[in-house]
Amino acid sequence: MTELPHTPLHSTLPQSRHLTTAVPGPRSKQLHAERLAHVSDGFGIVLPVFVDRADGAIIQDVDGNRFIDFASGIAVTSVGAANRKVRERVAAQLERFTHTCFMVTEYESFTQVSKWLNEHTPGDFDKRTALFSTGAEAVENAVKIARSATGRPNILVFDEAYHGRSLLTMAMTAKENPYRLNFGPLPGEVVRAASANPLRPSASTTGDAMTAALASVEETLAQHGADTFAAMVIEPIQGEGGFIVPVPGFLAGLREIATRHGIVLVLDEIQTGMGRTGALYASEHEGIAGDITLSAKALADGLPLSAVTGRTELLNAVHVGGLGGTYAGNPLACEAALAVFEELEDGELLANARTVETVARELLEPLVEETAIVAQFRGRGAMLALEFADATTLDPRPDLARAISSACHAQGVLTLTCGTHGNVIRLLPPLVISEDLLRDGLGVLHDAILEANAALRAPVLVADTP
Ligand code: PLZ
Repeated sequence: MTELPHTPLHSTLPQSRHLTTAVPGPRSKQLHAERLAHVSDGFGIVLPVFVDRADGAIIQDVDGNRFIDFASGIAVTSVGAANRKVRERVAAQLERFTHTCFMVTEYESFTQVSKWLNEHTPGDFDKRTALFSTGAEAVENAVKIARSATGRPNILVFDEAYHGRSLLTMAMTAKENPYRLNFGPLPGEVVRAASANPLRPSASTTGDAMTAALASVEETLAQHGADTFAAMVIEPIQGEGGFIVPVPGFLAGLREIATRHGIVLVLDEIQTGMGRTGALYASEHEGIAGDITLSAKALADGLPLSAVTGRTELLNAVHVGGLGGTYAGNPLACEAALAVFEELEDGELLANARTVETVARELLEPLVEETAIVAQFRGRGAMLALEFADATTLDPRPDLARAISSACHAQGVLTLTCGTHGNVIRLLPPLVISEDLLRDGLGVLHDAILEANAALRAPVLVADTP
């Protein structure tokens, strides 16, 4: 039997950038108009094109345009959006059953996913895992577990943090607009400390940045009473906040502070985990382990699955029946996760993430010196970003980030922005991207930056004064 090019198990999507229409094309425009008639305006949109197919590092829209994917659906489709192993496992599971609810009757894949996460998350101690569906749910459950285990109410979070859009995680998230605006009152018992942003140290820090940042954390804890804190929750690299890699030693310092005060250290690796930074978990780069580590996003290649993994004495401190959810650890999503684990097992995709960094650094880092608008190139592995700011004042330039990102979109490269000031362009290509495609996409971004820089420096023509 010959297979059709579009059969679900054999993707033939060419891995190249190709534009057939202006972006967005006519069919996408039509579908977008229809969307506006039916879908809540509460959802924003980065690039209003409608997707027909996606695989590897290519997204093909309904007008036949092929985009290089530097977004991966926000760090989700790391092994490709139509990965063969994922499709095969999920298809086989679809034939068996789609759902039982793990609290009603059991299935083995839930256990196998938990076992793998217990073995592969950082921390040389006995662990248990609880599975859920979304990242926000994982964060909320980590808080429930930490409160239940410690009997304490408060949660410490940080400037620039992002932990989700549910009521509690929205309160834990730092940025007001769009995440918190008009949605209050917010749940209490969430306390925020200064983060350790190397480019923009908090105003109060003087001297050595790491020592100052840790002293400020101690101060915040002391104000509320360190023994009132159940957990401190932090992303090893702050994602939505701007791909901020903290000052070296800061996370190890937090590890020490948490241990000293009996506070549960929760590492939110929802965006950084599953190989994104060139290690399975970003905390490995810092040589630390959370008492609890959170996984989601790339865990199941787009099927909704999240995980809370941590010390057995914490995960088992909750009363029986205290954790759960109708869809928690859905069997289709668990099968997808098992396929993702197979893809990650030989380390090739982790090596590829590190190659992404090498290639991007070589091409983009010189722009910090060569232009007056790129303040920093930063990140790890395939989680990289450029911050746009005035070279002398460091004033954020969200207008430039937006304009350069739009220029990339118009040329078939899907970039995302982020950051407290919206002045950061981030790169999150699937880990399966080829070097050729990566270089093509980065070249478009590079040239768009040079053009924006040149436009800025072009002499302003003023009329002769008499
Ligand atoms: N923790 C570190 O990055 C999700 C947000 C997209 P959910 N980040 C993408 C948007 O604008 O809604 C995220 C994260 C970190 C938690 C979450 C939340 O994960 O699966 O979106 O709930």
